[in-house]
Amino acid sequence: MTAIDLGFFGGLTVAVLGLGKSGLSAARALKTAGAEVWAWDDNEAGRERAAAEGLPIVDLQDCDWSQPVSLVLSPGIPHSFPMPHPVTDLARHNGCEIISDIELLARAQRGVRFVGITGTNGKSTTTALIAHILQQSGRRVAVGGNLGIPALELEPLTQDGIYVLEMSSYQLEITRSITFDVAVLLNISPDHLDRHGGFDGYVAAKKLIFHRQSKACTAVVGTDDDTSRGLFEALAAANDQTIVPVSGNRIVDGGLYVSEGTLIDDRDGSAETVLDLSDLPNLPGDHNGQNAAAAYAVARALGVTREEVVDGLRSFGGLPHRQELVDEIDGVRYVNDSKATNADAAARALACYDLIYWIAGGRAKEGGLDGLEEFYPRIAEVFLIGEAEAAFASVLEGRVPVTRCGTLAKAVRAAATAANTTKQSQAAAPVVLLSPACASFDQFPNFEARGTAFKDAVALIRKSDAANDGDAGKHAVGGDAA
Ligand code: UMA
Repeated sequence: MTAIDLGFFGGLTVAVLGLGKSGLSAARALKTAGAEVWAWDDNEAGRERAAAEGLPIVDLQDCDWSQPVSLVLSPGIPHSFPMPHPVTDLARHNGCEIISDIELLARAQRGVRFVGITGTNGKSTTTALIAHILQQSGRRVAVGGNLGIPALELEPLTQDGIYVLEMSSYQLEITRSITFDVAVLLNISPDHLDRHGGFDGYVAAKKLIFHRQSKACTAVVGTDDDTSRGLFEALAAANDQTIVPVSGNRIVDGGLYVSEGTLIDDRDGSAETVLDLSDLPNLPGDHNGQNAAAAYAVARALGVTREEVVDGLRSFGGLPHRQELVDEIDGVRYVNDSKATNADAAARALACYDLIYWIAGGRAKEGGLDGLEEFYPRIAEVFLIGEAEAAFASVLEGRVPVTRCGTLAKAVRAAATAANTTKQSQAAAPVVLLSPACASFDQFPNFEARGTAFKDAVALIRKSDAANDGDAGKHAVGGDAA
């Protein structure tokens, strides 16, 4: 595949810190462009990976900082809070700019259009949904960023092309010259506070999605939480760009919103009915209503017709690990929502089902389970795993039935057995829901691995169910998984 052309760095020295997904792709693209790359990763395996590709390894804490013109920093590496990485201090003291791989993409790809999507939760789904709608309608699209494909592995686009980029708060802070033709802020709730010196710093980073927007640009702004609504009001008062408010659960004049399960377009004040969202099984819940409203607003701002957007919404297949329906076995649905790494994200899934066998736990975030109390009546039983088990049990015991399971495999088996035992006596359809409200790192490399482990455990239940079909005497669920 043709690479993004970074020829403007030819002959210049560029330091690259962090050689994971984004750093490695940046180092490769810079080397191809004829830059002198100084690559470094604090982890030896990262350095070895890069050296094996012929990328020059230079210890950035022990080099001549008068040489590099830029430091390309991986988004996961702190430059301010909680403590700046020493290399970022060296760069600053030597007047060297600190930039992201996405900044390089923006500088290289002039004349194309950029759509940026941020928010604490739902940004991956909305990014994928927007890209899907645009692609279905025949637009030339490249989609990536925080979603997974690093900016410099995206294909070069020509004038009619559109980059659809999921932007994390980390990436926004070091991507200062991009202007998003259409920028989306979905919602804001506390997350990554250590990296931003607190909530105000996190909000300031999120606001950068609208940085440099002018009259020709569009801001699509969620209004379902107080902080985002406040930002919408501030943008509306400043009147620098076209602003479209969106909501998943209340009427917003002049915007896109969901009312009684129907998406309404009130951008021109006509409150036109767009479609019944219950037709979209892969976008359940109020939060996905807001995601659909945002995607509709973006696509319309880019000239896609109403009919094309509706077709795209209908044919969207959803993303793995986000309320992903893994299987339905004997009337019990198994839903993988491993991406829900904080309480706010788990709340979105808990709001969608009425009889929940909930698997939660892992490495707790600040605030733990705060804000989930209103969903307790929907929870038939909770199955706890990981480091957070004891702390979560002390919050939940006495309020909902709690079983401490330790591992995910045990939790899936226990939840399946409980759901199968009680389902006949319940009016609602039972759901075994992995929506952990925690990071995965105590037991898994990442949320994807946790979600895959959930799917594997469900596959064992399916297998055991098939075996039991041939042996009516057996009722235990889940076979002999470890
Ligand atoms: N490293 C150092 N020194 C340090 C810390 C890390 O050298 O002090 C090295 C590590 O050894 C490793 C590399 O830096 O080799 C990792 O860099 P990174 O953490 O920035 O990760 P990448 O693999 O480059 O992936 C990044 C995003 N990761 C983060 O922001 C943490 C990915 O988002 C993104 O998909 C990818 O770029 C492509 O754009 C993931 C993420 O977790 C999904 N994002 C956070 C979130 O969604 O909450 C923000």
